[in-house]
Amino acid sequence: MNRVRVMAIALAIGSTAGGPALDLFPATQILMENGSPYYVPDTATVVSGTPIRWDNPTPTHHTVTHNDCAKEDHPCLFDSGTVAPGGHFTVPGLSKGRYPYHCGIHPIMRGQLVVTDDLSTPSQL
Ligand SMILES: [Cu+2]
Repeated sequence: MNRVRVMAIALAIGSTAGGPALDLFPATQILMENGSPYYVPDTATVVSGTPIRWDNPTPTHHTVTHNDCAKEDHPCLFDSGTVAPGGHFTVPGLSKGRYPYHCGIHPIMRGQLVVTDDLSTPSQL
């Protein structure tokens, strides 16, 4: 698992070399992968209001779709639509809570955002 993660990060750095995109704001970055755990990290803990950015360094199209988008009585808080290879998707920030999400093209791909008010204290969600 660790080796996969290091490779994914190296790949992401390589794909953005020469571009300032990662320096524009202090976003939490999540990488898409074609193998488990698919979203790296698959559970990301972020502070409320912090932008979250998913990068797709794979040769495959993916989406980042809040699970509630499929539920009639719940708000769909984020849905990237198709993210092309080399593309990315950014959510400007979310309020405190847990946000499970998945890939609309590959339902096996599942991740979760845990948004807290303060990273220094364990969340009581
Ligand atoms: Cu996918």
